[in-house]
Amino acid sequence: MDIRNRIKTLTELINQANIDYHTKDQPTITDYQYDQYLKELRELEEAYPEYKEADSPTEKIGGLVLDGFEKVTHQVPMMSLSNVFNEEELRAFDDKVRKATTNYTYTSELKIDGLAVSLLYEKGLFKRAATRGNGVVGEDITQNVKTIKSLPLRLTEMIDIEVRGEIYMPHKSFKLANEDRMNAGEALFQNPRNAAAGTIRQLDSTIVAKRNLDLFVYTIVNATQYVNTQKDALEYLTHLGFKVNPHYAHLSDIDALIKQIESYDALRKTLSYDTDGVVIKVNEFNRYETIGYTAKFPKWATAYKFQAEQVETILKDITFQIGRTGVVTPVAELEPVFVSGTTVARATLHNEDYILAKDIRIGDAVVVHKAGEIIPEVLHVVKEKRTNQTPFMMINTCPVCGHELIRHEGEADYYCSNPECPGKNINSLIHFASRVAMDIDTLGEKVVEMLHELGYLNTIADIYRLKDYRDELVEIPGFGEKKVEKLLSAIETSKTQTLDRLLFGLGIKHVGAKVAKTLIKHYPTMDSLRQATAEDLLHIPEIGDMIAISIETYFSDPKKIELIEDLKNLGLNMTHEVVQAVAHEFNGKTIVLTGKLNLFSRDQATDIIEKLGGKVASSVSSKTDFVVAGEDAGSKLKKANELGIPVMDEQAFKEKIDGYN
Ligand code: 1X8
Repeated sequence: MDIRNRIKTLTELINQANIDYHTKDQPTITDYQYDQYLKELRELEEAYPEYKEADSPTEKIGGLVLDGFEKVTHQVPMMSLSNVFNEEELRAFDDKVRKATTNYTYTSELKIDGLAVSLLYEKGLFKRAATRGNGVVGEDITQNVKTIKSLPLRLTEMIDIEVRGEIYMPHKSFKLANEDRMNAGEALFQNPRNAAAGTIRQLDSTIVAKRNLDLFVYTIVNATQYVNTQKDALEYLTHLGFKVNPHYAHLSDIDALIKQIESYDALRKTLSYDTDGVVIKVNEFNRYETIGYTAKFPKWATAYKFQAEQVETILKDITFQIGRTGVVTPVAELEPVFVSGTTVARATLHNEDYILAKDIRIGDAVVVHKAGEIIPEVLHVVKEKRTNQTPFMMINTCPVCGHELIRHEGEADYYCSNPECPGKNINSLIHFASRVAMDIDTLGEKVVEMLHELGYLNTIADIYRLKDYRDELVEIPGFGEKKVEKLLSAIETSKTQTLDRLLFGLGIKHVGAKVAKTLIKHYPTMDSLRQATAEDLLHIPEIGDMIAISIETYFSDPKKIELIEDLKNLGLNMTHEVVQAVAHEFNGKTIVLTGKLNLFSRDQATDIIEKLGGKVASSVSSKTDFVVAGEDAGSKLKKANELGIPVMDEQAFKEKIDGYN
């Protein structure tokens, strides 16, 4: 009996703590205490499942994996709302209400940008949650909704009741969810509403529990059984233990309502979740039947939709970005402006038809906004300010590889016809940044993919232009100030990378790391190599026909020359710093590295030796001058000893190069 009581006590303690923390935002116990209670309860429930309470908070952890969602028929359909977009339309809405009835007031509530849910309670206990679906038939999402921390599993009254509200993903959870997805290499959620909708359709409730969805409740089904006005309904819902959005108001008339809406527009920008408008309801339920309904909406309520912020700026240029599928998208390069909380410097122009329909021209004053508060878009041109008489012309060759662009019948997009187009193929970018080439750590495969997908990286040169988009990069889910700072600084540092690494990084066919090193000894500047003919190159003993022709071909491609020029102008090192052979004993010597090195990587040791004028060979012969033998050196060490070649251990090697590396 003691155990049963303890389980009951713990259940109540934890449920209360959940309400205090998640619903009232006023924690009453420490996280540690909470975890201790929860742990104790889980252990007791496991040992004595027969004593588990119907409203046990351990249900919130998830755990059930479903095959699919059952259909649920709503006893009272879930209606949607009509929309109004400005004061005039709102006054027209009020006019109709006033024609139908008198002596009414309004409530205003924030419109939460999430997904609607209907919650069923029996005798005060949570029984079932369902999505809106088509309004009549929805889906049973009980297991997933149970994981929402602010959802009361037991109400303060033992009543049967159905209530409705909005499930949403707070900004913080949204950021974390996208960080997870980025790390897992999954496509990112576009916005918090999509994220909430995607999450609630998860079959594994453990994943849902981790996503930290939340819930505001705003409607009682068959409300007149409990209260007579919407204001009282919200207060009653609060009393029952639901999380009710606190920003509601009771307003005497339309003028007061309009003032209230203006204040919401400022408020919403400070909130930690997305809202897309204000829901306006006649407060008095006894007017509802007289005012009536259309087939889809109640006529006693409407949604005032917030205007997305619109800002004028200058379209400096139209550039083209190529996606992984080869689609070439025109992009507006804008004079940076502040819109809906961030600085915007570029916006998609979608395709040729979009630009021509709006007659968008370079140099135009344009009005931009953020679609869904997220994606920058050019809305229209301010024609009165136009100076440019030349309409936009779509390009007909690929901006990356120069191949022809193709537009298929009935489609709006242009595709690059080159299957090998480096714009589609981001491997060249990944290779360039990789450890063996330019060694830009923090610009790994995942980050390259992401920046390419978002249109920031098409060519290698774009890597060095990322710094112009600093403010935008910071906004990308999973990036943030610190990461962007590190990334940009690593990119800056890489500008001084050695010429052979740059050459190798360019991905010239047959020019590997070793060939690149050979080349720069004979052609110590990019320009001199560029001028070299295949015939010239063949004078280098290590260079054969295939390599020589490949290099000549590379440098005859105007696109490649443009890239090299870009890189030069962006400040990359194009010269091989010939280290004055500092009379080091490795100068001119052939050295073999063998065994396991602990103080240096093979690459590091090789770099140092080469810097000092030495050469690293892979096998020991009579031409070998020194052998550096690390741990567990085998046959090469043996051979060196047989040939009488001087051998040094790693420590001795280190001492010889001290001060030079
Ligand atoms: C939708 C929403 C309503 C409320 C808040 N957010 C929403 N997304 C509210 O009434 N506070 S009402 C509603 C609907 O009836 N379709």
